[in-house]
Amino acid sequence: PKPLILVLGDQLSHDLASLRDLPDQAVIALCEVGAETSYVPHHPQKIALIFSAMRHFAEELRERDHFVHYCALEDDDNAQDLIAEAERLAADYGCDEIRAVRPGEWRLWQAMHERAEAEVPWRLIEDDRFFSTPEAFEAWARGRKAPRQEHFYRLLRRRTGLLMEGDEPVGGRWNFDHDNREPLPDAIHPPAPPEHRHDATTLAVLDLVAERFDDHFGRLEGFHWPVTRDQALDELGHFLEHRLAQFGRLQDAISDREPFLYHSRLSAALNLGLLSPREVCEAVEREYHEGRAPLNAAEGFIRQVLGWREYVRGLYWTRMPDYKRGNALGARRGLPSCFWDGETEMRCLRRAIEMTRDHAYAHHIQRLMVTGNFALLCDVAPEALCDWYLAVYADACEWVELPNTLGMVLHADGGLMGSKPYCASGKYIDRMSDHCRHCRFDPKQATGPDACPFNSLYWDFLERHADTLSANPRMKLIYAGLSRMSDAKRAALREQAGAFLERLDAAPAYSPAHGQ
Ligand code: FAD
Ligand code: DLZ
Ligand code: SF4
Repeated sequence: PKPLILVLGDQLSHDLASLRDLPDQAVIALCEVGAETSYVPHHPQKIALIFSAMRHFAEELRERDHFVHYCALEDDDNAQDLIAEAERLAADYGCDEIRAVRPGEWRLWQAMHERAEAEVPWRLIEDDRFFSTPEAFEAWARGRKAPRQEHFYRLLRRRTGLLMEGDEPVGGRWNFDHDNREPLPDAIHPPAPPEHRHDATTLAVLDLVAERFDDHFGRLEGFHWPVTRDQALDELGHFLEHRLAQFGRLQDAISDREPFLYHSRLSAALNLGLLSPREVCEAVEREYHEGRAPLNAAEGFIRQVLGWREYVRGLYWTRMPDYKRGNALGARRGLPSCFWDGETEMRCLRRAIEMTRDHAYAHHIQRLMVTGNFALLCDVAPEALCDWYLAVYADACEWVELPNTLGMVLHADGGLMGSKPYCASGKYIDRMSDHCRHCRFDPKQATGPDACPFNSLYWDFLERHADTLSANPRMKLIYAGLSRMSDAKRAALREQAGAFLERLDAAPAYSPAHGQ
């Protein structure tokens, strides 16, 4: 057999299923292609990260004596499309089949399936770099009326033995979220993230991206992502040593000055395959057992990787393509232009967008409770919001982005990701952050020229969606609050929110690259 092994930009793991037991004649292909750089206007740091990591990985494969064909974006004969390029190479090298591991996006999986019977057939292989598989998730979810992350997480804790004592969770509880809700104290200064050396490969990619993608939203300067497994291991080591111990209690904090706080910054390295979720969880568990990290931090972290990351992947692969069409709240608004230009007086929103622009990163609570919450309260349409999240973060890949955006943020999947929407008023942001101190609005006011827009938007959202949401048992208390309000107050809130949304719609549309 002479297979062509197509390795995608997020499959950079030496133990990838398709790279095991390779026949001598195998040709391994990695392809930089225009179609992947432009289906959404990716942040320049994301493109640089993927290209640099791909080029380094190809070099490592060659050092291991594999035959590698690397297609650079600027190559003359590049077909600029993954399927077409793999088929061109398979023909050129006289390969008898093309092997690919399940990609990170349904559109590619579908395109590969459609070519299964082509002249050089595609053979698709399951990705076993996760704790679970779509098949196992399907079997677990079958027959459950409402699948819940918490239940799937417990199953995986039992199955892996992570933070378990026999059949019981270490510490007697599955969940320490209650201890993990502190804001950042003024006197605490999180450590700066590690700086990774830019070698000639990375410098060449940075030049290419600066030249080709300077019209995309986002700054390339300050690029600091790990692009090799060694750099990713340094990033993991730095997290374990300097940030993990505080990760738990400050997990939900939001800061006006600190983009990374005590978060791990490991999502991109995990998603690209430079680190495995198992080694990361095991390393965190070890820190707990050896007394260097408290249980609420270790459990909080493992819940994200073992629980949420696996759950969203299961949902994605078992619910697509219908999942992407979900719009349970009937949201129709286009993406507000401030998501691209940061032009808003709302300090929390502005800082989240600026940090995204500067670092291709925002931590989970910024994504969920600032930009996400704002989009939810404004009824932004799922497609518009999903395209933004897919473009602007270094870690964005549809299998993980879509359930988080469409499901968790917009509650557009009818409650698979969350049993209620994560909607919140300015009070929440004021409690969890120091943004409001720097803002021209007052989080304690709901109407009037200085009122925080989140407050009237919040009540107006609840009122607008009462038909769908008021029957939800977890929303009962909130709706009870709304019904205690006088008609006059409700009318004033409605008017305040309506005027805000009108101004939002009147703002000139901003066009990032590719006519979005
Ligand atoms: P930490 O806070 O240190 O968390 C540790 C790890 O847990 C992360 O590296 C990540 O692998 C995993 N994790 C944490 N939360 C989630 C989650 N909700 N779903 C899946 N995995 C999780 N994550 C992505 O990897 N890619 C995306 O495209 C993405 N899009 C998102 C879009 C929205 C609207 C929201 C609300 C969340 C999204 N997330 C996404 C999840 C999460 O916000 C990021 O994984 C996290 O912020 C990455 O930073 P970190 O590595 O410092 O995470
Ligand atoms: C995001 C991205 C970009 C920008 N470029 C490439 C590329 O040139 N070649 C490639 O193989 N993958 C790229 N990716 C990642 C893909 O868009 C896609 O998300 C994954 O390959 C799906 O597994
Ligand atoms: Fe955000 Fe409102 Fe606080 Fe301003 S007052 S920072 S808009 S929550």
